[in-house]
Amino acid sequence: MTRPRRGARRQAREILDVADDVARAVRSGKPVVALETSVAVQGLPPPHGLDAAHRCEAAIRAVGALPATIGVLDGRIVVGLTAEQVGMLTDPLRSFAKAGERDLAALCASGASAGTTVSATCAAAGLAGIRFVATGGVGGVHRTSNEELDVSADLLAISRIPVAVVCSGAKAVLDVPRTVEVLEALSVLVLGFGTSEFPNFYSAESGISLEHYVASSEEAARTLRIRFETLRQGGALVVQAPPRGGLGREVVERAVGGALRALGEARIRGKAVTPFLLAAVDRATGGEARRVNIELLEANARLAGQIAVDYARFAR
Ligand code: PSU
Ligand code: MN
Repeated sequence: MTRPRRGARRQAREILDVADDVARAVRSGKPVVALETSVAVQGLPPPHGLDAAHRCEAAIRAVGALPATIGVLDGRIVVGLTAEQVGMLTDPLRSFAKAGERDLAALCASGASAGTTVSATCAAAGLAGIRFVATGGVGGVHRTSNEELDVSADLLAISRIPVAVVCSGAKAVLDVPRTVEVLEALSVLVLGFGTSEFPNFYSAESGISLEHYVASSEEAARTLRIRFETLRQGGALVVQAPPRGGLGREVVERAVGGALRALGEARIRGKAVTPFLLAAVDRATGGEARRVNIELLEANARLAGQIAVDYARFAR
């Protein structure tokens, strides 16, 4: 299914709060970019999560698009959170759930609040008619998967929902080659932006070359229009290298190695794995990883805004 049916939209309204400006922009074909909140709530330590969320919104506005930050608040999926609501979700004195797509119904029914991962954000964006999502790096196949299978729901969600997720590839703590294979198996288009190599989140190189790449936001928009509106296919990734190439690959690999050993000792499982690994890599790099993470989040938000602007222009 590439588009919610009318009835599905009506039912969704009972638990879906789309901010007025976002609803108006979507209706009139104006550029809108959705932002996830798991990165701000679980992925970055306070106060950096809130700071990154603000920066991403500002970057999207600066290029003429409208940000729609998504989260779950008191059992309602909110598309277009206010600054106060984002502040509440990232309050260091409180702790909120990490919502994947599968969790949404249960969280809504119980009246909970949560940060939304890429999978849940894509689901909400799809219901609201938004075609662009910006994040740092998507989830994927974890390196522990030989012994213990751990695959992010992000991949399947992206494959089913017609959204373009603008990111710096998959998080470097993952098994990136396997993640790229699964993306291929799920028919997710991976479009390099200004690069023909799948980026490695904190660094530019992964050694995995891409079949498709574009040099401009117009070209990206044209490609995505064909995919979503003509072929009616599912989601795509638009990937770009972190600003100024990010960190050296060896530095990242050493930090990830240490983080994985700590993970084994801490016996962490499930949803806590990704936040644990990201925090361990930050510590091992003296905060450099976090700095690059925030920079690339902002850069991806800006690029998503630019492509959304061109996408909206092509509609006329
Ligand atoms: N990008 C970042 N930092 C993050 C994430 C993305 O720069 O913390 C979050 C996203 O919300 C993504 C999630 O969906 O990590 C993946 O978690 P998991 O591996 O548990 O599916
Ligand atoms: Mn997992």
